Amino acid sequence: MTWTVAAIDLGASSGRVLIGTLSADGVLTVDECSRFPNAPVRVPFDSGDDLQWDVLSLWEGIRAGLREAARRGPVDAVGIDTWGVDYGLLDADGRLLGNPMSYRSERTATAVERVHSALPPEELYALNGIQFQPFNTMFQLVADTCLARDALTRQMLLIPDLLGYWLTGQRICEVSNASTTGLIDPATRRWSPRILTTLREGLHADVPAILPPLVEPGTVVGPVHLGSVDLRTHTGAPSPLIAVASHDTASAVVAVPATHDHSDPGATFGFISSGTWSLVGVELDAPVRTPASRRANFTNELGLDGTVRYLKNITGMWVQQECLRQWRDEDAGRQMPWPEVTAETEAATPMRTLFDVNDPVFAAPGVMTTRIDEWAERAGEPIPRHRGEYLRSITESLVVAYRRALREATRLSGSAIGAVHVVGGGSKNRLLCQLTADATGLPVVAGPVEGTAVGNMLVQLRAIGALRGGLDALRLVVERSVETDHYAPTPGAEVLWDEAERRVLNPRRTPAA
Ligand code: ADP
Ligand code: LRH
Repeated sequence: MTWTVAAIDLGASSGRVLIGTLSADGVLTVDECSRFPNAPVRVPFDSGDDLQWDVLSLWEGIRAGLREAARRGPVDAVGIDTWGVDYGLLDADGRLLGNPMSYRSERTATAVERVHSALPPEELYALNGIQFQPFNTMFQLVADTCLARDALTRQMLLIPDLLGYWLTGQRICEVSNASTTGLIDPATRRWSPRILTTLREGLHADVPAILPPLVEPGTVVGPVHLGSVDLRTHTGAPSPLIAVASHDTASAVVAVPATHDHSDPGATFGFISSGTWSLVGVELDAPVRTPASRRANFTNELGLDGTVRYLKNITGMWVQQECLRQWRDEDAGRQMPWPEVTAETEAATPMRTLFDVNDPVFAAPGVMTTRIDEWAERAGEPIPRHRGEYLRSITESLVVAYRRALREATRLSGSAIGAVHVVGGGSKNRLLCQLTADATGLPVVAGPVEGTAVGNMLVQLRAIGALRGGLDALRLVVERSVETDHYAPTPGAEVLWDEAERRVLNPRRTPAA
């Protein structure tokens, strides 16, 4: 028998609904039902503006995608994964209190200070193992307690769980995404009592009261209701929503076509989930919460089947996306097609301008090239002269960050990496993959491009009994089903990247004007 599942997969640059069909011989085929843009939207208020998600247009894209999936045939299950940390707030009737804020909306500075005065960063990290980012859900929630809508708030739902509530009427909180809140103890996989008590009693932020019950990935949430369209399984029953590993990175790592080398307990694979963000690290059985890990700003997010994703968030293709958006606006709406982006990047002078992609100056939306120019000028790096040089400098600067993160991940976790797997849109970037192999001295395996959706589908398929086994068994399905590209490190190239890393980490800084 064949099985068909629908994955709703929302990234920060686009959303998509894909259907996956598992054949009787265990091969998964993926087809797209709909794709729609996503980007934070600037919305003014009395004393400034916010960046908010246009959740209603995402909802419309999802419904259109599911209607198309139903038109194509039976749907045995549905799953949702999205970017982490952000959420919607509901009132007592379950109505959404305004658009969810984007994590790029800078509103948490005071909240960060308040939380850190009650729980110093060292203590907090020992509890939640989550890297400090000013947009972690806990800081956003504390910031929200100062807003008028706080009086009406009865529940917080993370984005996949909010959409799941709209599809099923059931409110839950899936734990892989919950780990990005900063409120979870990664060893117990439960809300951290100490953090919750501190927020409620120390900061008068009654966060515990608005948290839904936690569930592990693979839990059946309930039947999907889609208005006039019936979503039915092969047996004619209403299609169930499965809580998949609903953090997009968690789903992406499920779909890495690699299996642990069980003969060597220390050996693992490195992963780079490369989309708007680049999430770079290794999969572990237990969190690492050492002071060295905190100083390196490594995070312990939760994955499928008790795993921990030990990784670093790197500002990823966001910088490239914002450059492309800027040039589209400058060119009267003409979008540079991918072949042109690739050709210009590959033709540009190598290693000319390098910068620290993780510098917070690159976080906000808006004109990006001037921010790269200013960084380069201060660091004594040459200013890019044309689009190809900007694109090349972004690719190479990302590779510097990848190499450093992979080295730190192995050092801090005591694991060894045999190969690096690149999944997500960045796996289509040939130069990025080849340079990652060169800079790390490790073989790189690129694909699947739709890793998040594939991981989402695999967890659904297991939950409905179409697949059995642990992560290795799920990853074998990916190996069997998806074509990957392989990049071998160029002999002798690694040493060039030592100097590249030095230029980024210790630039010849000139004082800012
Ligand atoms: P997200 O899930 O965060 O929205 P994706 O995984 O969809 O991100 O990746 C989007 C990124 O993939 C783009 O910003 C771009 O850098 C890269 N990408 C997509 N298609 C191509 C392509 N044809 N060639 C090179 N890069 C590509
Ligand atoms: C990647 C991601 C990542 C970030 C978050 C804001 O899409 O989920 O984990 O922390 O978006």
